[in-house]
Amino acid sequence: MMQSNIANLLYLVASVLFIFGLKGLTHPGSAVRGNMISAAGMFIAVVTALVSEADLSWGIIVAGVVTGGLVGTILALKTRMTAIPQLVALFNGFGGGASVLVAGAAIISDAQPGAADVQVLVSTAAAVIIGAVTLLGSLVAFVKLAEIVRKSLTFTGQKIVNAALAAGSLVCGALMVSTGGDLAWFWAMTGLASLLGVLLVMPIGGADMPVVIAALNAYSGLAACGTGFVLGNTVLVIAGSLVGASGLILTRIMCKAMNRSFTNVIFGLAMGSGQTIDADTFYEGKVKATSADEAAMILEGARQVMVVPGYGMAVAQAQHAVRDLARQLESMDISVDFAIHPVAGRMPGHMNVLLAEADIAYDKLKDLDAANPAFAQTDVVIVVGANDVVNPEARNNPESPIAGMPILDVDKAKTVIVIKRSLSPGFAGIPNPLFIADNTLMLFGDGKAAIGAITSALKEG
Ligand code: TAP
Repeated sequence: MMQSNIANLLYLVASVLFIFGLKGLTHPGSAVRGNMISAAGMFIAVVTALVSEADLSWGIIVAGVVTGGLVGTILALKTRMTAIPQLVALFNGFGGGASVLVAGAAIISDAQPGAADVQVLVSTAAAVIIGAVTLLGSLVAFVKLAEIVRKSLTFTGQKIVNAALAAGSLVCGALMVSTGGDLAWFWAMTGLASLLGVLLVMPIGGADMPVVIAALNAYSGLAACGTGFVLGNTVLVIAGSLVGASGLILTRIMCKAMNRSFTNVIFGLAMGSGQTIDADTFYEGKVKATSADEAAMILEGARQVMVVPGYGMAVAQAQHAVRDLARQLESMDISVDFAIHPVAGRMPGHMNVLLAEADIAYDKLKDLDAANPAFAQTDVVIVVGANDVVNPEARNNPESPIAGMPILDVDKAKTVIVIKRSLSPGFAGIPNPLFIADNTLMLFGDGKAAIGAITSALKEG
């Protein structure tokens, strides 16, 4: 068995590696190295934990590693790129679930009530409440993102019920602590917190989902931090705090990107799915369709082109076709940039990952603040499978479910070519007036095929 001061020293090394790893993740150029550094830190932490503990059942540990490794490998191989967000939701939930199980096991295995000390009991209550909310909330987020359940559950007095559940689980937690670990209060606390997790995420339908995923990620870190106190494991406390803090920072960035209040999201006061408008009446007779040949002709006359990718580019796996089109245009002395909305796609950085995969230089990517002033000087905007993030309703209609969400102002460009398969709505489920704007042409088709056809037409022309 390893001496505890050596173990703590190794935990400190692991924690420093986590911090340098996170620093690396702040820029695409150093992200891979950052990931490797964090993984090395995690390796040191896990080996140290295993070597420094007495009385380990190695059989169970090996069985856990093999089973977990197998499930993880199968999931990683089978999951399509477009299904990553629900996988991330599931991972967040498993993090919360692990905290509930580990903290719960610690208190259940204490022979009789009163055996655990107050600090351990308070940490158990915190880890279990946050972990149970995270587990159940993430499972609900998973079924919603996977579109297994499409409806959002709302009922009158929902906020009061949520507040009562939160208060109830805290009271049960306090009673568990004051009775020295009475298991009846433990189970009541776990049950109420689990129900709270379900009810917090059930009403969230439309555009708020990315913020909720980021918040659940932060909660899973905070639960792990609580478990670290239960086990007296410093590296778990530090790693959990890092996940919690970075998750909260990401939640804040997402809130800003969607113009949502941080407190509303944290307490589950989300926007919901919004009202449904009849799309047929909305678009009837007002849409101007175009062809790949006509789009190519318009592009030939352009000097400045901006590509705006969205979720549809991921579905169509059109990133390589988009790169080929950009190279073709650049060979014709036409400048091409990419405007990236922070919540385009279905996960943070979704578009950046896809464009990096297609070797598109990072300095060609403009974020919301840099892109918006540029649209007025842009000759042609090509929107590939984006919808909500370019919907002017967010700017113009205070009643819209996405009202106030900052959008890419593509409608300010001279001409907008929108590539998508139909007039179907995006994630928020609402029609988009951009599709019937005077300067918009719709090119209906699969993103990859349509972009490929434009590139071919440019080469032939
Ligand atoms: P969306 O508004 O979801 O629109 C995507 C569009 O892509 C759809 O209208 C669809 O129209 C089109 N499409 C689908 N498959 C296609 C294909 N093969 N070829 C061409 N087009 C295709 O996408 P967005 O503008 O990227 O906005 C993202 C939305 O997701 C926001 O509401 C955001 O809040 C939400 N969200 C984001 C995240 C994060 S963190 N990024 C996480 C969860 C939710 P057709 O069916 O007509 O082709």
